[in-house]
Amino acid sequence: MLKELDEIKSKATNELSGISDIKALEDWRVRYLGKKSALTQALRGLAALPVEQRKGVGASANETRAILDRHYREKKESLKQKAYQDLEGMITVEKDVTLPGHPIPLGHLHPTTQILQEICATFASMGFQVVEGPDVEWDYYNFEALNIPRDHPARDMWSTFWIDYQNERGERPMLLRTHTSPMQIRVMEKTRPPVRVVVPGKCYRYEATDATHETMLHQVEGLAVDENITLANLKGTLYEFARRLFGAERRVRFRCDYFPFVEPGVEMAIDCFACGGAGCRLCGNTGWIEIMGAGMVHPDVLRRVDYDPDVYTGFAFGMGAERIAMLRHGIEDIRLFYSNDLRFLRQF
Ligand code: 2NL
Repeated sequence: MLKELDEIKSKATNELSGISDIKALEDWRVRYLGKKSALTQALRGLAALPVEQRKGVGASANETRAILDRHYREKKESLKQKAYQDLEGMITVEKDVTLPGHPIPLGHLHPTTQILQEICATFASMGFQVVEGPDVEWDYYNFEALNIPRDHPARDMWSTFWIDYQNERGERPMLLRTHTSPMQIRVMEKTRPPVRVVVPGKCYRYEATDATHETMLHQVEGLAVDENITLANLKGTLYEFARRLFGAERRVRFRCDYFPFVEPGVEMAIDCFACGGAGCRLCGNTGWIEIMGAGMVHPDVLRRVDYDPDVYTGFAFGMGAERIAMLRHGIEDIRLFYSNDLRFLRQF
């Protein structure tokens, strides 16, 4: 019996050393340590042995079992380690650094932002500073300071969003600015000439939207105040601007217009770059496209900010940024700018 146990031990140990996968190891366990294994049978059969053999055989069988059990657990652990290593090896192999990465979707600047930057950069290169002001303004800066007193018919030119806030006299003196001129008043109040600023920003109008009107739009206004500033400076500066934005071959046309804060006031048009002046849909068959309003700053506006109009004169201008972008790209509906349709926005 003891000899048999020895044989079992060496046979089992031998076989175990040849095993290299978990499945084979499990088969081995069933064969040598399972219920039907020779070893288990031997232990069960102990009772049938004569008493003097029982002790020796029992001890030897238990010892064999313990040894095989330990071998089994060691083998299992080493197979497990090996499996992990193999797995790591596979992962390393699959790390192919030449594969293309996952593309990160990149956004870009909104067409309005792009045109604002381009307009401002053009004036900046001609010596203008770029400044921004608040969207919510006082009636004083938006209207009064610009020669548009309360109850003046000129107020009808701007459909206005008033802020609910009431002062102690029951007035509602705050509004969403209808142009960016209030910031130019603020600049003049705070600084002495020479002044050269452009003010980009959002403006608001209380009106029904259609293809050419939005309740919110962007303006760029500009202002130059100094000694000896004349209408010739206005024309030269805006002509240069038009050529830089719309092409060096552009011609410009100035005609009289009215704005309460300038005298005289003008509108500037460029010759139609789509048809070369022959007349087309873009220019409404006139050959000319109006791109902005301008004028010489009204002496009363200068006086209000304590500039002496006998010493200083200035020119000012204002344009709608969306309109400029629409002309540039041939966009036919201003509402496209702010309806967040990526099919539209991705084109710019
Ligand atoms: C337009 C016309 C204009 C101005 C804006 C201005 C500002 C000050 C004083 C005088 Cl502080 N004028 N701005 C002048 C003429 C025209 O804008 O059609 N904008 C879209």
